[in-house]
Amino acid sequence: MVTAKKAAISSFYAVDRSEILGGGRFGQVHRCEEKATGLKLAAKIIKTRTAKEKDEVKNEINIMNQLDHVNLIQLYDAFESKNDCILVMEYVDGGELFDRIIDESYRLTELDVIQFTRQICEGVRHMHQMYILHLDLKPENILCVNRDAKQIKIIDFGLARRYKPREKLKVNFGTPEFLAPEIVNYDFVSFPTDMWSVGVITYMLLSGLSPFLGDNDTETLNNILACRWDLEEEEFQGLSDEGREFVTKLLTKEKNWRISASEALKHPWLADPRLHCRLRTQKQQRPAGARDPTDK
Ligand code: PIT
Repeated sequence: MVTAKKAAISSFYAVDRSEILGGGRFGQVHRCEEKATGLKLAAKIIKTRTAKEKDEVKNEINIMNQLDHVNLIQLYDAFESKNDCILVMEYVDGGELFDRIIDESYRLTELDVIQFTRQICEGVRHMHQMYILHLDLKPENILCVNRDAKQIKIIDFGLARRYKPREKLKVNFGTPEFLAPEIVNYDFVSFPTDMWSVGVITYMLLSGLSPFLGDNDTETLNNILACRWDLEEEEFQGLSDEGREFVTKLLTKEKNWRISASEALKHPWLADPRLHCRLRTQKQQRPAGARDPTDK
């Protein structure tokens, strides 16, 4: 159990303020080291001037304290001072999963995407078993553990909360492309809200394309509300029927019709070893999101 200490972090950890991890989209995450042990960690520094901002960080600490799973970043320690809070977390060094998608040299195969998606579903299933919603699942919140292995961890529990029946959620419309229809509609959020996001992430892993992205935010939001997406792009050529069905069962507008994390893990696309064997031995190991070089 981690509680925010009032002590100075410098008594226990050396924070490297010059090195920002993960592009710093979630505020500032720095490398740090526990002085007593030399253990490498990551420190997220959050400016908290108001009592409300402090409460939000306390919520994040409280949520992270309840989660213990290989596919969720682990909270290690926490500090609070007058103007900021610092979360000390497990250190991973593989960068964002999405930097790999756009990096053509990585050659993601359908089987790679299956392995990533299974781990995302395992992390989400654990959160949902603990009655916690993440509510901000998106590509930049999935980190790779290291450069070579295909292990991932979900980060950023800043919007996460205990599921409360009938709770509605106002969110910042900063990046509307990942919002579920019920969020756009300011309707009740629930476990399926996270599963929509898993659908968007899977779609992007398979193709490098964002399923609802329009030319502007209004267009994007309209695409989401109309549930306007397809698998017609050439990037999806060669994708298995099981993969097509999996994405379809998540990118469903009606939230009660989407499959849950446990159902997703039992879906043949993630669970059928014969399918995986077939994909492994397919003649052309064509990377997801890349053209078949033999195509015209
Ligand atoms: C790392 C390495 C890295 C980024 C992070 C951790 C960030 C984690 C994080 C966790 C949160 C959050 C924001 C960021 O709200 O490159 O080990 O709970």
